[in-house]
Amino acid sequence: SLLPTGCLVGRRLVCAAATSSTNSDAFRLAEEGAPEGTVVLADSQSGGKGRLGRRWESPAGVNLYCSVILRPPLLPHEASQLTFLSAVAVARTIEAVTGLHPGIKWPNDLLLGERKVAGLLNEMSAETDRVGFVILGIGVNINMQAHQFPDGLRHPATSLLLASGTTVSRSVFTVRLFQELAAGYERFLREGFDPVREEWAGRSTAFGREVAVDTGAGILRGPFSGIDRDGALLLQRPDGSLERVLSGDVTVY
Ligand code: BT5
Repeated sequence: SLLPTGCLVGRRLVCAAATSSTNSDAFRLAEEGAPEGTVVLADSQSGGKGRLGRRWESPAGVNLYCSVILRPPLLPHEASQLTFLSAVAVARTIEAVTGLHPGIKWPNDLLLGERKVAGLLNEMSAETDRVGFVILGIGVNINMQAHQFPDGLRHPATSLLLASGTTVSRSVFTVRLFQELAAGYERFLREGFDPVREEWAGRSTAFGREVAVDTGAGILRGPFSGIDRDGALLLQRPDGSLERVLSGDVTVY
């Protein structure tokens, strides 16, 4: 294996040529007791999932689709901290492998310029007052070609190949990502959320800027002032108070 010994993430690896969704597979394995660090990796997905029932395009032979099982000692409402951790790990990996500088768009998109290159979908099983397990679902467009993107995506998209002009080795990318995830998770267990939040803010496209957030129930405007321990976006209101936004689409203006 290319993976250094002792790397928590990927110490058990379940690989499939094709599956419906690596997140669904990992969820099932976790329910059956699979240990922390187990990863499901697939070459293609027929039912790749985005948030809110949306679809993740998952053609064969070009991209990365994986789901990591973690069993963090967290309260259910703190589990979204791990989404920020995985966003930082993916951003670091893109930088290390390609030299490109991705931005993170709250809560879970990685962008190159204005185009989405990776998406994250975390799912959780909660026991009464503790997290049972978390599935970190990660999709990265690595060598996807322009004609493989369907029309009518919600946002413009790209791949590492399209953005850099060079084919990127999927195995090199994947090994680096597992190492970044493992190192990030170990640090998170030792030091908590603050270092993750700080690095996330530094890599965010909108942090500290004037934004409009479409919450579905209306549009809120103001400076993007932080993220709290539940992963909510903190928006400063004209009276100086902070408004917590748990979900929505952010536009910088
Ligand atoms: C996401 O959802 O960005 C989360 C994507 C997570 C995918 C991974 S792959 C491994 C694991 N197993 C799964 O089943 N899922 C995870 P969301 O923010 O809802 O974005 C979805 C929207 O992005 C779609 O409605 C499309 O408009 C667009 N989209 C779909 N496929 C895309 C792609 N490959 N690249 C860029 N944009 C895409």
